[in-house]
Amino acid sequence: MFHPLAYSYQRLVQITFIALSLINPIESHSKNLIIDTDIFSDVDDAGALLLASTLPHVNLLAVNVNYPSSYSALAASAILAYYGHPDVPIGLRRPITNESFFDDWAYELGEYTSKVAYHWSNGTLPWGNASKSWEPVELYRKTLACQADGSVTIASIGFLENLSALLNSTADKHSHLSGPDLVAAKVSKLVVMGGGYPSGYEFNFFGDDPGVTAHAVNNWPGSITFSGTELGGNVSTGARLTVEAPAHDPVAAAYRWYIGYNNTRFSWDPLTVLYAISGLGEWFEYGNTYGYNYVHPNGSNEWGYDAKRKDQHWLKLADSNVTVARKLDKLFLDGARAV
Ligand SMILES: *[C@@H]1O[C@H](CO)[C@@H](O)[C@H](O)[C@H]1NC(C)=O
Ligand SMILES: *[C@@H]1O[C@H](CO)[C@@H](O)[C@H](O)[C@H]1NC(C)=O
Ligand SMILES: *[C@@H]1O[C@H](CO)[C@@H](O)[C@H](O)[C@H]1NC(C)=O
Ligand SMILES: *[C@@H]1O[C@H](CO)[C@@H](O)[C@H](O)[C@H]1NC(C)=O
Ligand SMILES: *[C@@H]1O[C@H](CO)[C@@H](O)[C@H](O)[C@H]1NC(C)=O
Ligand SMILES: *[C@@H]1O[C@H](CO)[C@@H](O)[C@H](O)[C@H]1NC(C)=O
Ligand SMILES: *[C@@H]1O[C@H](CO)[C@@H](O)[C@H](O)[C@H]1NC(C)=O
Ligand SMILES: *[C@@H]1O[C@H](CO)[C@@H](O)[C@H](O)[C@H]1NC(C)=O
Ligand SMILES: CC(=O)N[C@H]1CO[C@H](CO)[C@@H](O)[C@@H]1O
Repeated sequence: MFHPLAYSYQRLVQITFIALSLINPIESHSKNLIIDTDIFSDVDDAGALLLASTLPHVNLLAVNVNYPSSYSALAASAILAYYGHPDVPIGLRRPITNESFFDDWAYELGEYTSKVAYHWSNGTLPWGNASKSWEPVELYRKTLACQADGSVTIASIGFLENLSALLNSTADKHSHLSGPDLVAAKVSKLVVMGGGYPSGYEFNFFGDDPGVTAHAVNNWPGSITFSGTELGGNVSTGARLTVEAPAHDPVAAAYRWYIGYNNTRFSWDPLTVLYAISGLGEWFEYGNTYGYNYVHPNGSNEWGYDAKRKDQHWLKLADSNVTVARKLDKLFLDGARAV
């Protein structure tokens, strides 16, 4: 039977299907992202999680926490759940402690992870349940094994223990590949907040186990982009978030507990995650055309100007730090207001 109306309905379904299949590739252009964070002693990790949870075109696959405090994992879980990602799996470095942050350096900064964890508890890891977090290496292996080849970006915004342990891992039930082979197959880019460029001595590299940092960076089997201390350390943000965000926003509360009302913090981690998501363009450009980063056993780093190496870069701002700060503050607020 041919009925014109039925036909046009069928055409509509077909056209809609075609249109949707044209939209879907955009969906699949979403960035597959894993974040490895030391959310604990600085609040910019919370700002980075806000961006990863609220920017468009992000497929947040997993968050690994490389500082072993239970409050770190619980806070990460609470933040993700608040922004609508209650199911993102969270890994936590072992052995788990109940350490809480105390600023015995400047006696100025406040603790926030336990407070966010308790008051916003509503994610995969409810309050008191940090031991249910994944082991970081298993979470990496499980997550990477499920993804298409060359499709995953890892943003490292803290210590590199778990990444080093991933490189040391061997075949398991998730993949028959060794750690380096699994990384080479699945990871398109590692983005690392750490070091100084072209050379430096920075906390994420020396602050925990510099030998492990050297192992992870010097042996990584693939492309790396570095975000140095001089990049985010020149961009102060967060004040508008503390003043203008919705009252119940956990990251605004974290910034208020950490730096106080209407104050700013450096933007190392948010800028690094922003680059991991959106790449070069209006925000960033490369600071070099060739060479590679070398981390010494003491955690200091130095660029090796080898013209044959084209797979490593460090970042520079593509605009003035004032403009970048203004735009980043707007992204924080847009994200907080979208919930
Ligand atoms: C917990 O998270 C879920 C899913 O994101 C949300 O629907 C619910 O409103 C949240 N509950 C509380 C008390 O925040
Ligand atoms: C940390 O606190 C939880 C309760 O919140 C407790 O179950 C756990 O045993 C504590 N862990 C350590 C290492 O003290
Ligand atoms: C873990 O969370 C459950 C609720 O999901 C709670 O009943 C239990 O007491 C928590 N565990 C601890 C050690 O607090
Ligand atoms: C991985 O192995 C290297 C030696 O090959 C070692 O230096 C490093 O400490 C190991 N990483 C971890 C996290 O144990
Ligand atoms: C921009 O950089 C200058 C010079 O380092 C610094 O004094 C200023 O605070 C920075 N501005 C912002 C918004 O970060
Ligand atoms: C926040 O601080 C800025 C100066 O840094 C000031 O101009 C502004 O009025 C302050 N806002 C509030 C609400 O206190
Ligand atoms: C770390 O070691 C390198 C290589 O030996 C050396 O050049 C550098 O000065 C050391 N850095 C620090 C901060 O000790
Ligand atoms: C900080 O930003 C200012 C203004 O854009 C710039 O002049 C300065 O070189 C930057 N400092 C560093 C260390 O990048
Ligand atoms: C599961 C796992 O291997 N995690 C590792 C993460 O890194 C820490 C620090 O090196 C190791 O102790 C853990 O074993």
